[in-house]
Order: sequence, then structure tokens, then C-alpha cells
Amino acid sequence: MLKLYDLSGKNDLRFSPPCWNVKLCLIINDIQFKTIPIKFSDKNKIAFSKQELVPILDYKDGFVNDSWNIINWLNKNYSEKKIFKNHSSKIFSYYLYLWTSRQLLPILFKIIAHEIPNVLEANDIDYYIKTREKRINGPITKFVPMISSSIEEFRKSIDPIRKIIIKNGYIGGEKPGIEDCIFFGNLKWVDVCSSCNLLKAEDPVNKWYKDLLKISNKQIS
Ligand SMILES: N[C@@H](CCC(=O)N[C@@H](CS)C(=O)NCC(=O)O)C(=O)O
Repeated sequence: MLKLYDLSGKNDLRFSPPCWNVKLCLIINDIQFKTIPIKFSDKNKIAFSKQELVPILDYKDGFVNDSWNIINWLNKNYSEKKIFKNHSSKIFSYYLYLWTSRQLLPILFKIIAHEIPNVLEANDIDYYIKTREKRINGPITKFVPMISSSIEEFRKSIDPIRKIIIKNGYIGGEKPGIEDCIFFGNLKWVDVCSSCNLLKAEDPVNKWYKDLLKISNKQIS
């Protein structure tokens, strides 16, 4: 069975956006897998991959890391599932992967950076604070004064996605597709790490998220 190395926090909380994107893809495509929980400071457990980030998918004869590479590997090795419906869907999915990881995640990070230690324990708290404070060149509370404006910025930047969801039901069309998976993990991250109201209750993206949340809860071992 496929094994997915998945970031885990306090009480085994799974909170990593790209890990959730891959898990939802496996679930909606009915591909059996089990997860291997990895703490931030468990680097020795993933040393075999010669890099330090999850998700990593371990298959019988090897492994693949990075959510986009994993999705492509699944598309190739489970070709009957048609994870990318066609070439255009692959190009749009790649756009979503780049846009979410390079543009959306940094906005979301500003909203929740200071709350993430609450979902971590022991050495991971120190690890997170040290590595992130080095990255942002300041304290993890640096962005707190900008939370409301960052939430506004996020709500505005997802307007094209909102329009697609209103028109079709899902980003991938009438049913959840890989495009939905790539967007989902980002909202799940904020949902489990933060107390903020990222989306207005009446936002159609909220209903979309709740639908996918139910699906994502289907199978996690
Ligand atoms: N582009 C990568 C991003 C992977 C990534 O940044 N993973 C984070 C968790 S969300 C991680 O493993 N962090 C470990 C660390 O910071 O030490 C992907 O899509 O898989």
C-alpha cells in the first residue's frame, strides 16, 4: 500500500496544506494509502528522501516528494483514474499549485503564523519559531497588526475561484477534481491552526470547503 509521510502536530493533528492536497486527491480517486506521521523535528525519519519537506509518497519501488510531483506520479501510475482530465486540466492545476504555494500561502501565513505554535508540541514549537523567525526576519507576531487587511486581501484574491465555484459547484467542474484538491489544503491549514474567520459564513467558498471537508474525513489512517 502507498505510504504518505504527513506532517503531524500536537495530538496528531495533520495541518500541512500540500499533505492535505495529496490526501484529498488519493481519497477522491479511491486510492488506498496510509499515512506516516512526521513531526517537524523528525528529520531523521525522512532522511532517506535526501530533503527535509513533506509530503513524501513512498511506493513499493521508491519515493516521490513535493505535492505536484506526487500528483503527477499518481496520474501516471493510476492512469485509469484520469487525475488530470485532459492536458488543459493539467496546465490549470499547475497554475493553481504555483498560485496557491507562491501567492496564497504567504498571505495565509501572515494571518496564522502566531497561532501555529498552539498546534505543536515539545521541540517542534522551538523549531517552528526559530526557522520561521529567521525566514521572516522578525517575530512570528510580526503580522498580527495586519490580520484584518490580510483576511481582506485573501478574500479578494480568491474571487476568480469563487466565481468558478458559483458557476460549476467545484473548481474542477460538477464534481470535485484535482483542481479542488490543490485549493483545499490551504483552507484546511487555516481551519485547523487558527481561530480566525477566514471566510464569511455566507461565502459560497465556505459551503464548497464544508463539502470537501466531509469527503476528506472519509478515510485517514
Ligand atoms: N512545494 C512543496 C512544499 C512542501 C513544504 O513546504 N512542506 C512543509 C509542510 S507544509 C514542510 O515539510 N516543512 C518542514 C519544515 O519546515 O521543516 C509541496 O508542494 O510539497
